[in-house]
Amino acid sequence: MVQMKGADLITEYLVGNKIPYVFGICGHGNVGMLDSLYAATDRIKLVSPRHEQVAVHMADAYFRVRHEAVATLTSCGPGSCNIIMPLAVALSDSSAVLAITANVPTSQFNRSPFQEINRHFQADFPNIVRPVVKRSYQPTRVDMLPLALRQATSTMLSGRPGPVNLDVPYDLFQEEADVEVPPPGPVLNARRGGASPEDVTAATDMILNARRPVTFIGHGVTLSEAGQELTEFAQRLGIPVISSPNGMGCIDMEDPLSLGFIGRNGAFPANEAGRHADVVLAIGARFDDRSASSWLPGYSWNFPQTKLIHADIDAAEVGRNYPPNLGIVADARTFLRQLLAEVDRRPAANAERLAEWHASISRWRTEWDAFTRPKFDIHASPIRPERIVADCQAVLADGAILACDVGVNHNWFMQFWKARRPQTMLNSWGFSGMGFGAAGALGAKLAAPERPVVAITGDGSFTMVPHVLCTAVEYNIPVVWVIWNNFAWASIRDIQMGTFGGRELGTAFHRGDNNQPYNPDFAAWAKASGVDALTVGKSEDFKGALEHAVKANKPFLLDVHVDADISPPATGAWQLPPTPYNEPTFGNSWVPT
Ligand SMILES: Cc1ncc(C[n+]2csc(CCOP(=O)(O)OP(=O)(O)O)c2C)c(N)n1
Ligand SMILES: [Mg+2]
Repeated sequence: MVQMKGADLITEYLVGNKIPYVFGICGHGNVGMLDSLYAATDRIKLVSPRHEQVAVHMADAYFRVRHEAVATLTSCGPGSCNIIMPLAVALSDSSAVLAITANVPTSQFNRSPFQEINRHFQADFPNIVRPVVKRSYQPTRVDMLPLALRQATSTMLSGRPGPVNLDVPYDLFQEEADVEVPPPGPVLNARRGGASPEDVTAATDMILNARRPVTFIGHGVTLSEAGQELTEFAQRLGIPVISSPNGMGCIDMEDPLSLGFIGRNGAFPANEAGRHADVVLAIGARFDDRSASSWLPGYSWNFPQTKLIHADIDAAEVGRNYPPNLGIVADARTFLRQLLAEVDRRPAANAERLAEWHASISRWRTEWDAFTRPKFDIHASPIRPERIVADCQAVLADGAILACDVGVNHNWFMQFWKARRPQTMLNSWGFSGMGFGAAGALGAKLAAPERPVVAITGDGSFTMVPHVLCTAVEYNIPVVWVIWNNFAWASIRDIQMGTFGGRELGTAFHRGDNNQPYNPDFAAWAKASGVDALTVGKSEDFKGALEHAVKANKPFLLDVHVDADISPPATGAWQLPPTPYNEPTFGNSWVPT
């Protein structure tokens, strides 16, 4: 035991856990913590963006790239209230963030000091943050910090990872106690559970007896780092793979067995395979409305006619929307290894058993390519959306990281981007928080300094966090922002116009005096912040501009004018009841029986 200030104990614990960064913003509540970090600058670095939302998106993206968590630091009251949205993004997508928040001094609890939330309970930030974290901890004495730190980091990275909150009253940073720095907590995937032998046998039977099997993977496979096992499983048994956005790249999406994403904005072969399959093996995937055509039978999936094996590390996800024929609570990699070992024990599967299925899949793929590919070659001004995806794919090497934002721009990437490796395509999937891509890119770059990081962000999304420009300059973080500029919150404008007969209000950007389309000159805005920038209006210029921006190896913004009126093809459905859903705009060969 040593006599130590609470803030120093926290710093030593973070350093001991090999946490290299704290992303945070000052406030009177956390100056004690900042002072401790000041003394440790050679071992842990504070990066201080201009908005707390950005700090948490950065930490979230850092984790998604490296599978190692970092901490955020915010002050009491408003600063910490600014992290609710990005924590919800992290929670929805199972991303780990250690969110350290400051609170008022314990001796002032319940006296309504400056910035205390106390209408129902003293120093009540834990109740504000509660729905968006795995757990909130509020130690009230320095000697309670070691346990709280240990439990917080272990909770964050165990089982299904997620953000946790450590809420620290002001006095704890400064006061001393006789304490010991706890040993480092477990890293991600330190403890992996598997399926029971009976379930492995039953799953293998179902898979080997299937004639139209498909695997559906989600973020669970990425988090479990099971890409190699998934690829081996798919290739050995010839089973195609459908992926949710955060699972993309676990199998190289150039592999003929990779069918891409499913749902309204999915690829046609994925929806066709999903709705015609006789057995679906879902691993670490959720069947949320967007990857299940809002659960409308026959659009993406066809349960219960189709048999379902559903494996997830989180029991609450198994059978949430579709009761499985076989439900399994297990780590994705362990389960895939168990399946591979069981397949080894069985007689070799007859390769011909899936011949008809593979023929159907290649027919669907040919139809889809014939429909979509020609549009990828069209040059136009404003630029066709397909060209942006095609040129990004051509310019960015396999290890490059895409930090995607929210909106119709994201729909195009989900449908057509081919991730070649895991953890290279970051998506705010479950919560779709605007700003995740533009801000997350900074954290992604700190996680992988040697790889290009490109944010694909809408004009609307970028305008929510434009101060990321300052942070990139202040900390010399060379990311590229591609602003998909269509002068609108276009994804919502399209829903509004489609639902309400073409009436538009509040979904496009107009200049007040003449009602013409309006946006700031993003390139000028970037330059005023010290960031290099180009405006791209012609599709012929985009590829070269992107190459130049990536090579420049400094913060760079490309303002790219994209045609707002070309919508991605719908190959499934999406419904917001009571609004009726739209039929797919491209094909659906499933005939109800
Ligand atoms: C923080 C936040 N506010 C609002 C929304 C609702 N929303 C979803 S997409 C969208 C429009 C996105 O506009 P933009 O970034 O320009 O992308 P586009 O659809 O035009 O490609 C909005 C407002 C959201 N997801 N997140
Ligand atoms: Mg837009």
